[in-house]
Amino acid sequence: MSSIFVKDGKGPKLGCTLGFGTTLSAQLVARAGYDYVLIDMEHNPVSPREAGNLTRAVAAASGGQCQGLIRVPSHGVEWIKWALDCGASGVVIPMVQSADETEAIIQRAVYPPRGQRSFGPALAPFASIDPSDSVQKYLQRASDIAIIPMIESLNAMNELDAICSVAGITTVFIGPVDLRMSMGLRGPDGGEDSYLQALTQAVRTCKHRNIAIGIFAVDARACSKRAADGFDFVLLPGEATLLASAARAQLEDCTKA
Ligand code: 3PY
Ligand code: MG
Repeated sequence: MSSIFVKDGKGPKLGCTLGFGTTLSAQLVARAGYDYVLIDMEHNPVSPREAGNLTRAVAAASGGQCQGLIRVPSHGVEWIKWALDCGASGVVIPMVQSADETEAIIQRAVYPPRGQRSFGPALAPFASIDPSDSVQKYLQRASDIAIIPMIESLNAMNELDAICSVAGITTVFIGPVDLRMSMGLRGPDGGEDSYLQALTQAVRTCKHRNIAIGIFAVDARACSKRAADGFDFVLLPGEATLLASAARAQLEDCTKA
């Protein structure tokens, strides 16, 4: 299992989404104490250059305590290569449906002999806080990088055991919003039996295979439910949601006073 999500008895590892693409908000979030951030290129027009800048800003601001994961917009080799070559601790790939797709991702993300990743992590050492870091050291730790398929459809849930059996997969991440849509349900969370059973089964499958499993949670309430379900890591909403709710709360406080 990639060391990023190895639990330390303190509940699930907690992460925050980064969608603004600005180093200032990445630094503010990294300093808050999250275990990791998800730099989101899937649903935000964050460029590969910005994703690299954020990866370095997060490492520097947190003294290396907060890990930078990059969610790429698609399975394309160029996205995966840019994300990894800038030094991300993990790459998250949306909408993975099958073991065959997972194997293709591993081929793009892992160096030979297991995969076919091309060598050239020129910027990766700068995402480390160790001043002596180098391309050679990056090669030594490359096997600890988490390649994380997103499971976010009923079809992928049914394929989960096969996806988890692909060599090189140590971690999977459930996208509840897309998963629920594929089940005919709406919203980021809910108590429907079919949904809860799907989550229970997914956690069981991953525990059986010693695979870390994470999920997005829309708020603290959903986060504590997923912690109780046994998830290893939880991703929380990012800057837009945080800023909007803090701005509203501040206004309400001051108009009440
Ligand atoms: C989903 O819930 O579909 C997600 O992708 C969360 O990040
Ligand atoms: Mg999704």
